[in-house]
Amino acid sequence: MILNRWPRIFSLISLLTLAGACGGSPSPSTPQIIGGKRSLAAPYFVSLHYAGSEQPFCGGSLIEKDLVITAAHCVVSLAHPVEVWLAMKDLDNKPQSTAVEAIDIHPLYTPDGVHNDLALLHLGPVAPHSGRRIKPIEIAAESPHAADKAIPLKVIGFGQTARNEAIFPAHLMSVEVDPIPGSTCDTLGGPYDFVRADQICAGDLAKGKRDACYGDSGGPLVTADKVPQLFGIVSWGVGCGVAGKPGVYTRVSSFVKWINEHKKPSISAPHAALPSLLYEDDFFP
Ligand code: 4AZ
Repeated sequence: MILNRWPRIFSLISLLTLAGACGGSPSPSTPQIIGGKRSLAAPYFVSLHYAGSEQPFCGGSLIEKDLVITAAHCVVSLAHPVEVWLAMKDLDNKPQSTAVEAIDIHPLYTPDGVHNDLALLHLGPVAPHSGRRIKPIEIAAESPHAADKAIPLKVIGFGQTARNEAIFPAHLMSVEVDPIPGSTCDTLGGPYDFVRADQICAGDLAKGKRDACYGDSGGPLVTADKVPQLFGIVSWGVGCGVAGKPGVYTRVSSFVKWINEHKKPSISAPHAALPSLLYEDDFFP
C-alpha cells in the first residue's frame, strides 16, 4: 500500500514545485534568499561544489571539524566528485576547500525526498584554523515539538533569490523564518499532509515573503542567536516564497542517534553503491 503511494507523492511534488516555479511574475520586493539580506559570518556554513565549479549546488553545516551534515537529496546521485568550501561568504573569494572522502546517506531516505532527508559528508584534511572563521555548530537538543514554539530561526544559503527566476547571489544570504506548528503544516495539503514530527515547517505562512529556495538545500536552519544552534536542514517546499506553502526542514535533533553512530564513515567512497532504500510502514504517519 505504501509503495503505491510514493510515486503519487513524488509526481505531486514535482507538479506543484514546477507550478510554483513557473507561475506568476517575480516580485520586486523579494530580491534575496527569498526576502533576506547578506549574512554575517557563519563559521559553520559550508557550500557544496562540483570540482572546478564556483557555483554551489547545495549548502551544509560543519558539525565536527571534519564532518558536514547536509540533505540526502543533495548527494544521492552525484555525477562528479564534490568539493566542500568552508565558511564561505563571498563566491569571489574562494576560502579553504577540501574533498569529500566518504558519504553516509540516511538509510530510510526515500527517493521522493520527502522524509529522512539527511546525509553526512566525511571530509578530507582540513588545515588548522583559528576556530573563529571555521567552527562547527552545535546541534540543538530539543524535544520533538520545541521548534513549533515561536523561536526566531534563520536559514542561510546561496540559493535562488527570486521566486520565479534563476537568479543566484554572489554573497551568502540569510532570512528569518517563523516556525510553523506541525499541526498547522500537515493540513496545508499536497505533500505537506505527510510532514512528520521529525521535520520542521518554517517560513512566512501568511505572505510567503521569507523562504529558502532552490540551491539552499542541505543548508542550515539555525536559531537567530549570537551563538546559533542547528535546528534543521533545508529539504523541500512547494515552489519558493508562496503564501501557505512554507519550507520543510529535516529536524536534526530527531536524528542525533544516527548521526552519533555514523561519525566514522560506513561507506568508503563518494561514488560507492548507495545503501538500499527501505520502505517501512512504521515510518509512515
Ligand atoms: C530546493 O530544491 C528547495 N521553498 C529548497 C527549499 C525550498 C524549495 C526548494 C523551500 O533546493
